[in-house]
Amino acid sequence: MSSIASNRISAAILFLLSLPAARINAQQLIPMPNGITAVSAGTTIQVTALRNDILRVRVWRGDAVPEDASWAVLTSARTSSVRTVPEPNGFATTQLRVTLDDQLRLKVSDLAGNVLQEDAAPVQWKGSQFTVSKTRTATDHFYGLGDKPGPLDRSGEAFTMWNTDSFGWQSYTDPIYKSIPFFMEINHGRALGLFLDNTWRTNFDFGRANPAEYNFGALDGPLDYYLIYGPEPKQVVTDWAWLTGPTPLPPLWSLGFQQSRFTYFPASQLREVAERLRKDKIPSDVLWLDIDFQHNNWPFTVNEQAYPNFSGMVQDLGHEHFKLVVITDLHIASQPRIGYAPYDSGLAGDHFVKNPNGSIYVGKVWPGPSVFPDFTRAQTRQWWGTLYKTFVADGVAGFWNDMNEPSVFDGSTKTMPDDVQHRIDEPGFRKRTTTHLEIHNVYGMENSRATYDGELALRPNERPFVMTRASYAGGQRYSTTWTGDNSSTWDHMRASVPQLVNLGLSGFSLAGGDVGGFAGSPPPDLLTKWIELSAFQPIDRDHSAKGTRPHEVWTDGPEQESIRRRYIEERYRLMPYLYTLAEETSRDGVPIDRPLFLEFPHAIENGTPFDATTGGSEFLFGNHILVAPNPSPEEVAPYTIHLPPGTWYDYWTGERYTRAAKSGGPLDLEQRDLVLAQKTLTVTPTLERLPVYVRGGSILPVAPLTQSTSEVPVGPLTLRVYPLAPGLNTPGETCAGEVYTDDGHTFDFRNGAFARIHFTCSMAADGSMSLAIGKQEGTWKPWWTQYRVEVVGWTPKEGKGSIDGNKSALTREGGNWGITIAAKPDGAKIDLR
Ligand code: NBV
Repeated sequence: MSSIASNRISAAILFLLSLPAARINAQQLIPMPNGITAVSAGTTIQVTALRNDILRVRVWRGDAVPEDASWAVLTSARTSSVRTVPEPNGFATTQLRVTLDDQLRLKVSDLAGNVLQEDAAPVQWKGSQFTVSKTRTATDHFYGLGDKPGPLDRSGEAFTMWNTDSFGWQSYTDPIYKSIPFFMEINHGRALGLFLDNTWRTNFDFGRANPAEYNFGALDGPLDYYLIYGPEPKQVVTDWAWLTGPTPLPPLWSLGFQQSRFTYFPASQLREVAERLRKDKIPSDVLWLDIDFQHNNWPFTVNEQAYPNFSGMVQDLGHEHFKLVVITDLHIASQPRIGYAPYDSGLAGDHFVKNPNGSIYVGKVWPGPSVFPDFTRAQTRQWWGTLYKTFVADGVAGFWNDMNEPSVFDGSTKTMPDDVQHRIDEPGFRKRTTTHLEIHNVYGMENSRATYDGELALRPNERPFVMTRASYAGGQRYSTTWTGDNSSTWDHMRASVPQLVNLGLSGFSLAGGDVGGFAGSPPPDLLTKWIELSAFQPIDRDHSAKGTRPHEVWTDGPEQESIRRRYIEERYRLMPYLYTLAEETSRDGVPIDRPLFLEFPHAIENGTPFDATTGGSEFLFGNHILVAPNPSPEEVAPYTIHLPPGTWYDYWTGERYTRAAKSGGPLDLEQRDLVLAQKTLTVTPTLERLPVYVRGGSILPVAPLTQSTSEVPVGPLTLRVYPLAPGLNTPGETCAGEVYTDDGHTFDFRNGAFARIHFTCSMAADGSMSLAIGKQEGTWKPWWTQYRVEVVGWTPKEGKGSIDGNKSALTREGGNWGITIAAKPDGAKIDLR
């Protein structure tokens, strides 16, 4: 909801104004135009409404009012406010009611009286450490928290936020690389997000220690959290993007298939991989260079012996439609006075972090003794950005920020000592020196921010591409991410689904795992299944560790390769759909890979989101496609697929699974979903098949196959229509879809150089189908000049069609009836009967 709309004070709120005065001692309770401040026993709590559905809660003791600054929350959001209406012991917005008791326990309800959240106890303090506890019931479910491994639902688990290099992590490993202290609680379909904006070591317990409570706390730093009300989970996700910013529209090529290894060495090996990808017709866009391409592992250098004529190599790859991404770790080799510019210029600019005694902190990483930029200083980030100049001039397309937890080899903590000094010098923050304890969890994010901004400064009209390993809440503004050093096991492949879904809910819509697993060597079938799955994951990058069996697509022979190829090809055919999803997420933060509850919030049994039924193994690839991998992928036994409410089509065969609504009168949405949520399918797993379904009512934009995203597809854009099943066509419900396209790499779309086209269709009682191609928004001329409209699982009664009233023949292609029409910016009306 816009804050303009939310500013409106409804009649109900005006009525509330007439209620009796506060019951808490008046001196303790200070109403504010946008919330309330209350004081009790030296503790102050301030609850303010940024919007009618977003609250901020700050608590402090004595006069120690915490600094009002944030690395995560956008200033525009943090300084927003709406007028609230004072109430006894609290206030109301047009959506929420807030009350505080005499111990300053906070309760938040919706206006219908449903309690959304309630403190189980007053805030507990131990020195500067605090814990906030909330009541928990058996029907509370928790999602988010970034890349934490383990089940999709965080209920019953406990976690720590402390960015950690976790080579070989397992499902029980915690913490790992990222700290995203944001989660969503869902109870009976009502979702409430919570973000603890504290960069110190924080901890979360979702009922593990005490099933009647969940709690969160920090070692130090501000007690500053945000509550984000849905009630729909999707609303919470879009509000999270409002608060911390969505991930920007990525370059189209980054959605293509990517091939990496630690390390393609020397250059001839990289060229061979490129050649083989093209020779074997494996559609692909990106190649990656890992640390060995550098001279002695020194960031921003090239090993000239192994990679002679680096820029020539980048150009040659470009001619073959490959983009190159190179690693640029943040540790700068401590190599004074030998002409290593990153060290010399960093020293001259005073850009490195220091020990308490003022000397530069030196830690051992890949280059040996290394120094570390102080990314909390705007001028240091700016300097870091300039280091990319030569690579950018060479035509390197994107950059990889690894090891930025930061990972340090010497010392007991595997990172910088706690007392390393950071000199915060950042707009919005007080200029001050602080210890690594405060900065650790944002260090990686600020590294990726410096890289992003640097790329932008060097190529102002090219969308930057950065991939970071460590990050914090809001890091999606600067970078994509991957799940670090996973392993080549069936379980790691399975676990990539909940991990990427939770990352998506936490803001990182653009994320992937090392396909095939980083540590270890995947058996052939595992690699094949993994390549099938990752075709439906936002970032699709095959990567492997040194010393492992190579796992490029062609390893294991032609049979395996052809299955793998088929899935990568399908990703490329679906590229118009995937790119449309990426554009959607860049506006509203709704992730590409989604839990089922995001689209089916009312499909609930016993207060539990539908995903509990699937154990989190199924996920949605955008709003139209359901992917249902084997929850026990190493097993060959048949397994059950739970289809969410509605009609579903087998993506591969077009077979339709329809269910009848319960007889009797019309059902309301919630009831209908419940009734319909019964459909299960039993499938026998096979190597070559990943079960994928399309939701009835979808129109998918599908492109002719290309070998990379820089190739212009030849042929029409297919609009594949999946009608709602007859009998479920309730009035007003039609099928719909859209496509977004632009030049794929610049920011010209901001000036209107894009094309967005909506499609709708409906099926009449006589079995005929009408489809409307909407008027194009934007000025970009798409690559297609024709549409092929095809209707899945539908046979015409008369075999006749018309386009804008003019008769046109129906034809059958690939089993589906349809019509081919010229694409015009004004759109068209099509009738098929
Ligand atoms: O740069 C080498 C690797 C990289 O391939 C991997 O993806 C990172 O997660 N890096 C870790 C450092 C060494 C890992 C053993």
